[in-house]
Amino acid sequence: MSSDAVRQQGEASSAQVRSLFEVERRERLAPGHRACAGCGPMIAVRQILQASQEDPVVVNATGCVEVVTSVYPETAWLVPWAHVAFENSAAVTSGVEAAMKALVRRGELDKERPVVVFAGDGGTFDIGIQALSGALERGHRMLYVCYDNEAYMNTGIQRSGATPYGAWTTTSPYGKIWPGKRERKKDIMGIVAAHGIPYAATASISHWKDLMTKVRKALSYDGPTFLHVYAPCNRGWRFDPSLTVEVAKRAVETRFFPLYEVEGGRYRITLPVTKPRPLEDFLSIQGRFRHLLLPQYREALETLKRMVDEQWERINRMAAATAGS
Ligand SMILES: Cc1ncc(C[n+]2csc(CCOP(=O)(O)OP(=O)(O)O)c2C)c(N)n1
Repeated sequence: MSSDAVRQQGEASSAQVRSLFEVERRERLAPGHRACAGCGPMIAVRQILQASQEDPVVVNATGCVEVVTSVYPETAWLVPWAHVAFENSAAVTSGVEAAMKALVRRGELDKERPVVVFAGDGGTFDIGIQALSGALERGHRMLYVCYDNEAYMNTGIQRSGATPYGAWTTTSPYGKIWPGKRERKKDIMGIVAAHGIPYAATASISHWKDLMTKVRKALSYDGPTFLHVYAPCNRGWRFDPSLTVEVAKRAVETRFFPLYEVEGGRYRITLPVTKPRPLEDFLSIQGRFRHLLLPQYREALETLKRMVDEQWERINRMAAATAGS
């Protein structure tokens, strides 16, 4: 799919968010929901909803965000919202989008509204990936947001395909034999980008201008787009609730979570980290990684550092290879 062919409105520059004055003041998520204090995913949801210039229709997979916002008979959503199962969020979204198209055709709706999916890493990397792949392949217009707190948090901190190597979870404990999780994090961006969709990007709640700009860009495309948003969970990662944004910031500053986008097949790093902080600065403020700083886990720490370097180099290589293409 050619990016120029599907872009509906505006150029990248008009998507750029420079100050808070430019973003939508109206809250689309009411206060009083039941998320933990300092919940990263809820910060992500609020920022994304405010970045949208129109009221979106929200489709929400099972997970923390769904559970804390919709305790019957109350709801925190000030926009149309549908709760769907893990495995079918992208399929339901396809139906919503197709239904809106039909209503516009019949003259029963003036124009299509943006459709935004919120799903956790478990709902995206693992259980919902099949429906996601189908929707991306069919080209439905939607912004799929994966808020990544790097485990199945709602059911009690079990590892997911997004949990990083070496991290403690209840199903990847560390001990004499294991250093925490033994497998690497799945490259969801690579998988999604391989579908040839117009726009995919990573973002972090700590870099809100970058995140909001990416939301606007994504919503400007008449096709499927994807945002992979880093959203720390203080309960699961074991840090003080006041540190959520700091933890997310350190993930970016250590190159643990690089900020980049894939637009029309071109990779671009949106926050070049020329002088990375030591990875230890990110690991040491969370309980889930603290064991890696003990002498007996030195090898695992080196492995994790190597993975972080490899990932950074790979994205840089992709950016160099696709520049000007
Ligand atoms: C098919 C299916 N398997 C398992 C569950 C149980 N379940 C409910 S929420 C959840 C964890 C969700 O993890 P994630 O998508 O990462 O979101 P988070 O809880 O971290 O917000 C699980 C396993 C389910 N509802 N449906």
